[in-house]
This record gives sequence, C-alpha cells and structure tokens, in this order.
Amino acid sequence: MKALQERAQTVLNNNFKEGFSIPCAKLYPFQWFWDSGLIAIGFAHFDMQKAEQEIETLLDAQWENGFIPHIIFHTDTDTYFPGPDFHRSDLHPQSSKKYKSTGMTQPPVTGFVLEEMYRISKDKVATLKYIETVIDKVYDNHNYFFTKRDPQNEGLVYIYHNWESGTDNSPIWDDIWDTMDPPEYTFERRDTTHVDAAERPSKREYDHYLYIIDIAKEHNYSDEKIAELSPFLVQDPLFNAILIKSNQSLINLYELLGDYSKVEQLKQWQNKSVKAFNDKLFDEELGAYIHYDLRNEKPLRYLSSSSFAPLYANIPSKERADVMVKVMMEKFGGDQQYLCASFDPTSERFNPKKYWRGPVWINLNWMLFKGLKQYGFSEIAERVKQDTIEIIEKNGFYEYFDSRKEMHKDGTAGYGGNDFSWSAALLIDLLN
Ligand code: 9YW
Repeated sequence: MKALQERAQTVLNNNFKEGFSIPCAKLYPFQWFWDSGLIAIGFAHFDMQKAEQEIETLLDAQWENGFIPHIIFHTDTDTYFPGPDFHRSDLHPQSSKKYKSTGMTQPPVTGFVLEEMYRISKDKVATLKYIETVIDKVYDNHNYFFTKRDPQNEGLVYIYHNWESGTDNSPIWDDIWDTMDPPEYTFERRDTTHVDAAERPSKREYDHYLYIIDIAKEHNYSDEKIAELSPFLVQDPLFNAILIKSNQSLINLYELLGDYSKVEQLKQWQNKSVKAFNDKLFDEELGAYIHYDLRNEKPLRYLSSSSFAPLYANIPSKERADVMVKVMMEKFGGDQQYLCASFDPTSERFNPKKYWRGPVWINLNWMLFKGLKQYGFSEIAERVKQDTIEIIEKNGFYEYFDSRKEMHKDGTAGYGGNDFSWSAALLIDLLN
C-alpha cells in the first residue's frame, strides 16, 4: 500500500502547477472548482502548504457576488474546448478582473474541504489560523447560492447546466435534451483527441451544452434571467447535498473559531435546506433521492450514484438510510459489479464505459464510503473502500473505471484521463 500511496503523491505533485492543480495533463489543463477542493484533501496528508495554496488560488478567482467559477483559465493553452473565448466570463459585471473563467459553477465542496483539512492537520492551531483567513469567502459563496439560485425560496438551489452538476453526460439529462432542439454547432472537439470518443459525450450532446451557455451569455450570465429562461434548470441531489455538507462544516468551523456572527444565518439555511431536500427529492417508490426538473416542473425518476450521496451530508433519517442502502445493494451491488456505478446498472440507459453513464468514479465512492460509515453500515463502507483501492491497483489512477468486474482482468478497465488528480488525492485519504 505504501508504494501505491507514493505513486499517488507523485501524480499530485506532477499535476501541481503554479499555485493550483490541473485534474490531469492534456485533457483538462486548467483549474476546476470541485477537483481543486478534493485535491486539497489529498495534499493535506503530506503537504499542507500546497493544500492551502490550492484553495487560496481557487478563492482568488471568486466574483464580487460570491460566485466561484467551474473552470479558471490560468493559461492560454488550446488543448481544451470550449475555452475562455467561448465562455466570456467578462460579460458578467461582477466577474473577476484578474482571471478568465467560465460563467457556471460546480458542486461547492470548499466548506467541507476546509473541515477535512482541519481534521487531517497535525498542527491544528496553524490550520485553524489559515481557515480564518479564507472562511468568509466560502460563506459569501453560500450566500450567493441561497440568495441567487433559489428563485422560489424553497431551500434548494438550481443548476443551469449539466457541467455544473459535475456529472456531465448522465443519462438523467437525456430527458432534458428531449425538450430542446439546439442548432448544429461547428467546432473542433479537443477531448476526443486525448481520449477514445466511445468514452466521451456525443457531438449532439455538445450542441446542447453550448446552446445553454449561449442563452446565458445573451443575458450576461444574469442569475435572474437564467432562472427565467434557461432550458436546463435542475435541483440536483448531489449538488445540494454537497452544499448542505459544506454548510454544516462552515457552522462547525465558525464555532471552533469562536466567531458566531454568521452562525445563525447558516443554521437557518441549513434547517430549511435539509427539510426541503427530504420533502421534495426523496422518491418513496424508488427508495432514494432523485433530481427535479425545475424548468418543466417534474421529477426525473432515475437512480444514480448521486441518489445515495445525501448519506454523506447526513440528510436521510436512519430509517430512510436503511431503505436507500438496500436499494443500492440490490441494484448496484451485485457480485459482478464494483461499487458504485454512476448510473443504475439495471437501466437500459446504463453504459459502463461511457463517462457518467455507468462507470465508477472515485470522488463519488469517497463520499459514499464516508456516508455509509457515518450511518453505521461498516461492512458495506468497507466494500466501497476495498473496491476503490482494487480498481486503482489493477488499472492505475484513471478518471473513471468500468463497473463490471469481468472487465478488470488485464488492467485496461480504467477510462478517460490517466494520472488523474482526485483519484490520487482521495485514495491517499482512504488509505490514511
Ligand atoms: C469536461 C475535471 C472535470 C470534472 C467533471 C468531469 C469532467 C470536464 O472533468 O468534466 O470537459 O466536461 O465530468 O466533474 O470536474 O476533472
């Protein structure tokens, strides 16, 4: 295990550039929001300074309204499409003047990442001092979400793009693509020059992705206009669970700091969100949490690894958690499957090779492991952990992995980018 951990550290060190990490070479040459946070957890185990720098650089790109972008374009490389000239963050009046970025965000992991860094730290006093210098920015980010991304004041925030979900081409979005008819764009894909096209989204899917951005750009990325007009407007259980988890971490950390000025507000958001989450996003028949299509006012009734992520944020009651875990084991946990496929293996939309349509992802496994442990499902948590270690040992630090065990015989069941940062970072955390 020591050798594996050393390899993981090398991956992280190689992907660390000037003050920030790239998710992996060539395929993703910039800083991504949730990657950055998860990477900091890995660094915290062996190089706290880099972990701190990672978060600082991320927060340095925050907009005046508290928004944190999903990609920060630190360099001019053209190995990724769509780049800064397509996204045009400058259209928003409050965007960063220092960095070009996208005009969309990603799951807000920063709050819980700070708490993880504190947990891991061997010098708690120093780490708490560091946290004090950045925590208000994370609070501002939550303030942005709760005040700008919840038009009906429900306690649940929307995402307006599949790239905001982090689960880019999940089959769940197919239902939304059916409601749209975007123009055929002419553009040059870069991802498929680095990775087999069979493992990436289709050209037609990209047309949808670009079209939603064009609509947002037409209105200078105004949150109000997006809420009114975007054809994609979804309450996502993974995104909201991460916000809730991070929000709880902010409460815990402010209390540790002895600063109570924002705690009341954070608790108000927290209580309202957890309640709304349980009332609206739990599907009794499926026995797990699902997405809600706010534009078309209908639930999107599919099981995915996101359906179980609320365990990590302590959202379900123990009773509900029992139901969820039973469903997870029945549908995702057969002996021929590694836990946890990103989409329901019993669905006809399942594809164990294609990105978020089925493969196992290390970040979701990490959250699931923590969530299961928290609720006392020790054996299943251990299986998630062992499955995670095994697929990395057999194949390398890939971006995602085939969920079918039979595919793992010759070490070629890792897909997408290799030497992928969060796979390395979260493995380090699991091993410690
Ligand atoms: C893209 C960087 C990102 C992740 C996303 C993942 C993928 C990039 O890679 O998206 O071009 O679509 O889906 O969650 O942050 O690792």
